[in-house]
Amino acid sequence: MPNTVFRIILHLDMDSFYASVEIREHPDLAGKPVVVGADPLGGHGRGVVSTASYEARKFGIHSAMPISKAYRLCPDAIFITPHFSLYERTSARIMEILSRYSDKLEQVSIDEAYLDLTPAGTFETAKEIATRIKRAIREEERLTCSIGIGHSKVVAKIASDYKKPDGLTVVRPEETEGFLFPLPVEKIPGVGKKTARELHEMGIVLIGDLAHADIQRLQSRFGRWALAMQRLAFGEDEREVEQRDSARSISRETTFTEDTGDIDLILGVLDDLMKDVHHTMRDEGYMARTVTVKVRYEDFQTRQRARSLVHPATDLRQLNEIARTALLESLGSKKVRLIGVKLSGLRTREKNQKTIGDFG
Ligand code: TTP
Ligand code: MG
Repeated sequence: MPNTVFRIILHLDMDSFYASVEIREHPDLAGKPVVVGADPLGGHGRGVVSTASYEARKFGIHSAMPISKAYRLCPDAIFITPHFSLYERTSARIMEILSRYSDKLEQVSIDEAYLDLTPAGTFETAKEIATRIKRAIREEERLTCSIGIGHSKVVAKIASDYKKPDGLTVVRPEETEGFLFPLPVEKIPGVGKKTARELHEMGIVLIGDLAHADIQRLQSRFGRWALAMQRLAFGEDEREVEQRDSARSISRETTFTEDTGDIDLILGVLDDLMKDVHHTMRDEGYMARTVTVKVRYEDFQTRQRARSLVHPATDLRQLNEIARTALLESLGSKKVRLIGVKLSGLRTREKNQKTIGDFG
């Protein structure tokens, strides 16, 4: 039944992303109104606001507003010109954190991504994964994000925006209509100012109004977009999470026939697993930047440790070295039931060589 695909989709969006990264780099800015964008030049600057911290938003400042207007609204705000490469590097590390939880990862902008958590099986488990992702981003990057979980992309996306900042909103399939219907139609991605105005003129204000509107009436106004829009109002959205190459990973794991504390045996199995994933990686023409080692202990507790190189590598010895370090850090007094390895942060070798050639 192709129309009843059951999915669990997570959408993550970083909170006031550029501003939060700047505050992390300059902790004395915490709690202050921070505006990242063009130089205001004492109120005469041209250009726009990229983003504003939540404190600055209280003054009415928002993305895409002329910087001169932002200056008028709050001349005492801290104005910062953007440091794009800093945001890009931070974004890449956040995507790497996400890639630890599912291979099906789609980055949609610098601070936003979808993750397909269908294999997690239940919304309860997906919620636990979301909590772990939030914790990892807080601990490793000192940043907050908002996450939404739903049975389709549109529900997950609307849910991530529902309780910003630092939100986590889970909408189970049976809760979808109850969640969506009271929200304004503008919350539907793709319903911009113009569409919203036209809907309002038709007396359609809430998503629930749109869901129950007469389809012919909608079609006469919006043509082909009408049906898609009405389906989105019900949370119906067939789009899949589209995995990109850089989000791919190669992994293998082994369960020991008996739980073991024998370090030589565990390291031997690790070496074999690494040889195996390395072989696949070479065959497919990739190099890898991140190695993740998973250990499940006798009590079924599972721990994952990821280590990244500065540049992607193809050399087995180099990748093995970081896998061994990660493994040794994970071993304690408990016996081990299973170990696994994963290579991620993959880059195609051809592309990489071309890049080096272009600049060399
Ligand atoms: P958003 O996720 O739209 O905004 P945000 O992360 O700053 O705030 P929120 O907590 O509401 O999610 O965009 C991500 C980054 O993209 C943002 O930090 C700066 C940049 N951006 C622009 O440069 N111009 C824009 O008009 C928008 C919307 C974003
Ligand atoms: Mg954001």
